[in-house]
Parts: sequence; structure tokens; C-alpha cells
Amino acid sequence: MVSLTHHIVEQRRLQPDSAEEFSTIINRIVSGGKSIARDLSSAGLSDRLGTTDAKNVHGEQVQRMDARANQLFVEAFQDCDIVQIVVSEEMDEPFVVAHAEGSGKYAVFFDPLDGSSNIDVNVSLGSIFSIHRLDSTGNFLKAGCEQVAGGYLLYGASTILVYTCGDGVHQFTLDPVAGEFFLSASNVQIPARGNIYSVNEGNSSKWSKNMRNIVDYFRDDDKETGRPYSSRYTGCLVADVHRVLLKGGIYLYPGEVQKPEGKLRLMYEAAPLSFVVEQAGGLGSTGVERIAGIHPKTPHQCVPLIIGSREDVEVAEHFLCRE
Ligand code: AHM
Ligand code: MG
Repeated sequence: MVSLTHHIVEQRRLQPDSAEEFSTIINRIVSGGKSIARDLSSAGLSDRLGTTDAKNVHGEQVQRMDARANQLFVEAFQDCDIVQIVVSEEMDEPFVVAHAEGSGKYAVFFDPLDGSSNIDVNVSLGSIFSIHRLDSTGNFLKAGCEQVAGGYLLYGASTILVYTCGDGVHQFTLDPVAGEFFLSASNVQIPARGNIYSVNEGNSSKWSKNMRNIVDYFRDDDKETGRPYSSRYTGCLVADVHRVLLKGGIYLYPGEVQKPEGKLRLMYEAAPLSFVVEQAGGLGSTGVERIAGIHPKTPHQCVPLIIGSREDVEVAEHFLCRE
């Protein structure tokens, strides 16, 4: 069995020094993720379910486990001297790591607990991460195509970690007895086309006509292209995109007429997941441009997201470019 630590050292795309630094960062992410997995597995027995009184920067009610997951990731980096900045969905301002202030080369972006409306009902959740290198001016807001690595943890029937550092997509499964992640799939490839579409159709009255046409297209009957597709939506982006990664198909969280930027966040949702999916041969798009090419203006900016099998995303882009 190949452990995660061993696998990282072997990554061909990384220079020896950055392989060591990357390994340090991933190990800290893993340590936060393992604590979250442990807390989730007994959340109903502790006082970890339910909401706090706080709202996050996006105006969403913060769940107790959101706050806990954020705290666990921040703690994991508190004494790290190579990560200078931690950005999280649950913190309005970037957290500056005292040990690395002015010298740390990296910034790490987190959605600490993705799909947190699933906590109270025991459905899958995830954590998403993205690692960037600061440039010479200290700028950490870089386009997705400049990520050092991106990936996610998925807390489902088992806990898995999926990551890419630009040399393919690799999946690891947590052995709960050993407390370690071991390689469970390497060089994951997404099918060129799938038969699943994943979208919150309850929002369809808020979409543009072309957006509604996309979903109608996937629901239409057409033997040659394998339609109608099946609909699957858990409300956890990580779980829904992971299904699409393995089985093929398309996940959409579009903009709305009154809210064209959509709901999902560029730096810690759309960009890292697009890095993973594109490394597996798929596409991550807003519908009119590639997610990987967007230059962020703010740490918490939102983008529409259409992601998945290349041919399926291209169909959606084709509809939207008529707008
Ligand atoms: P979160 O990170 O605060 O949980 O929000 C992101 C989640 C995604 O996981 C999911 O795909 C989407 O929001 C669900 O939103 P909706 O309930 O509007 O369908
Ligand atoms: Mg999220």
C-alpha cells in the first residue's frame, strides 16, 4: 500500500525543495481533515450539531461544525513557517500566520466544511483546499492556473482525499485503524461524456432562458447521445463533483438573472475543483470562460460553475455563448 506521504515525495512535477514544502502543507491539511472526520463521525453525540449565532462573509448562517472545521484548519497551520496566509470561507479576513509573517512562501485557501446544510442529516460533506505560492510582491490572489495544488477531502461512507499538483489526479482512502491515507486510485480520468446532471433545479425560475434550455437538453430523450441523463444532487459540491469525476457527467451552479455571479466561491471551491477535474481530462467553466483563467479581485469572490466531462460542459457552453 502506498501512503500519501510516500506518494507526494514521488511527484515528478515538484522540485525536491517544493516537494518537501508541499508535503508539510498537505500533512497539515490531512491532520485538520482527520480531526474533522473524527468529529463528524460522532457529531450527534456531542453538542456539535446545529447553528451558531454568526453569519459568514457570504451572509450564510454558520453551523457549529463549520466553525469547528475552520478552527481545526487554522490550528493546523498556526505554527507553520512556510504558509503565511490562510483564507477561509468562514473568516472575513485572511488569517496571517505569525510564524511565517513576511517570509512564508505559500497561501492556503479553504472551504473548511462544504455542504454544511448536510451536517444535521448525516449526508456527505467535504473540505476543499487550494495552495498558491505568493509572488514577489506578496500577492496571494492568483488565477487557478497558477495553483501549486488543489483538492478535497470527502467525508462519506469512507473518508477520502483527492488532490492534484498538476501531475494527474490521485485518490487516497483513510484507513481509520492506521489513521493514515493510502492510495486508492491514481491518474483518475473523467469520462469524456457522462449520463448524470447535477444541479439545484429548485432555482430554475431564477435562471436565464438559455440556462433552462441546458437542463432541458440533458433531460430530453435522445438515444444516440444517451439522454435523458439521470439527476443527482446531494447539496454537497464535493460529493456531487466527485461523483461526476468518477462516473462522468456535469455539475452546474449557474448565475441567476438577479445574481449573475452565482453562489460558489472562486478561490476555495471553483478553482481547486476545476484544477482536479481538468487534470482528469474534464473542464471547469463559468459557461463563457475557463475557471482556471480568472484573475481574482477579492478572496471571497463568487463565480458561476459548470464542471465535469469535457463534452457535457462544452454542450452547456454552446447554449450560454448565445446570451
Ligand atoms: P457551503 O460551502 O456553505 O456548504 O456552500 C456551498 C454548497 C455546495 O456544497 C453545494 O453544491 C451548494 O452550496 C448547495 O447550495 P444550494 O442549497 O443552493 O443548492
Ligand atoms: Mg462550499
